[in-house]
Amino acid sequence: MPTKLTGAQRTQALAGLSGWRDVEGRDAITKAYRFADFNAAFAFMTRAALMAEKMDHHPEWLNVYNRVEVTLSTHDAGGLTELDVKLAAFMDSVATGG
Ligand code: HBI
Repeated sequence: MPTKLTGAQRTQALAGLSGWRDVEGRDAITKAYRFADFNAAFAFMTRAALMAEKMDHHPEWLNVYNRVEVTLSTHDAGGLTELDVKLAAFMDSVATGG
């Protein structure tokens, strides 16, 4: 079971990400992605979904046309863990063409 990131550990983990911010009142992080069109947004979601399934760690996300709003937290741990950081980094790499 992954353990919650706290203090310096949490700060350090988030320092490696870009554009993610804390969710008010929740131990979670969120980011809004904007793509060229729906196809690009859904292609991003498809790749992220395959990784989420492989990790057995799933995002909370909303898609409206070319926008994808993602929130990550580890429900089993009640907060942010390395799994969220890993999935966030993967999503950023996909979004930037990685
Ligand atoms: N996804 N974000 C998130 N958090 C979890 O705790 C989680 C998950 N996906 C699957 C999962 N846990 C399973 O391991 C448990 O539901 C059994």
